Amino acid sequence: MEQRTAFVTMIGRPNVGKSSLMNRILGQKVAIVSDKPQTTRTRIMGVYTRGDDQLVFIDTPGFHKPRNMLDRSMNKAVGDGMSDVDAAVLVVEAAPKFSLENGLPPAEAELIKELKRRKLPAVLVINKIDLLDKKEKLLSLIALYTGEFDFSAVVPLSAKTGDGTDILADELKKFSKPSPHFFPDGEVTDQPEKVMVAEMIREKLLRLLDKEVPHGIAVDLEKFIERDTAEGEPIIEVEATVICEKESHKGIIIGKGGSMLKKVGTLARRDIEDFFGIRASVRLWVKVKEDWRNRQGLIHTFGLD
Ligand SMILES: Nc1nc2c(ncn2[C@@H]2O[C@H](COP(=O)(O)OP(=O)(O)OP(=O)(O)O)[C@@H](O)[C@H]2O)c(=O)[nH]1
Ligand SMILES: [Mg+2]
Repeated sequence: MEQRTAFVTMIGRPNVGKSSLMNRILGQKVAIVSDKPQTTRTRIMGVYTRGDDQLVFIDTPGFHKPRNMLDRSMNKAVGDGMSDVDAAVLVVEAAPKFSLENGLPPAEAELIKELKRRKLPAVLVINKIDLLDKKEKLLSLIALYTGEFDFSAVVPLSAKTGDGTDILADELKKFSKPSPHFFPDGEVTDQPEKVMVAEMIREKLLRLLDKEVPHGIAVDLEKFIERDTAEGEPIIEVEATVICEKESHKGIIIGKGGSMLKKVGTLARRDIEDFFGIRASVRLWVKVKEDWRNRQGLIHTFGLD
């Protein structure tokens, strides 16, 4: 049979589960996930290949009201992710914490406007159905969204349990066109290993820290090498600087007697070892760079533009 490929972008407000869903379909974690909004900061490609079908997912940052230069660059990544794709997946939550009585909230309204402007076909995903207590709520949610846009399909699912995700993959295959695959079998992302490692470290910081601290963090990977130990065993050595915005944040990140940084390092090391399948060591430092999220040069240095 002929090879077929579809490019599909995942869009939605922050924290609805776009990255979780992409990881679940790929069967491998390529994008970091946390319970804090604005986890994803750039476009991340995830590749799913099954036989002659290849789906290329583009995970985007959650679309939100920008407060600084980094936010604007994240929102731009959403628009860029919608260019030159075959379809979009608009992800919303089954049980949103806000009221839908006054129609679509601004983030979703803006994204649907963009779908219309680009004449981009889209599938509506209602994620986190595992949290839904009453089925009726789902019906009014579907009525609201389908009243605003002619979705190719509506798929309620749970990225957490995997319930319904096969149905989504089948729906998305309908957008594929005859074309040689863009990525070789077995390749799951376009992210360089260095970026994946920095992201694994940032994920731990996002998960362990609270309030505004994790949002002002960037991870600058300074060393990433594989070498043999004296016993001839391969080991990955990682050294990274955690960048934060304030002196007070620095103290929180380091923790009492260095305890927080140690925890971050240990958890990140385990992920790195799982991913690469060999032993790893992780050393972390913390540095303050005031207001870096408004400094184009630094945003560029951290690869976030
Ligand atoms: N209960 C439940 N939680 C989920 C599900 N999918 C995702 N989550 C949780 O929702 C939170 C956000 O998940 P992410 O995948 O990081 O969400 P995102 O849309 O990529 O977020 P941003 O990158 O910030 O835009 C995490 O705590 C996930 O574990 C689901 O199906 N059910
Ligand atoms: Mg994400």
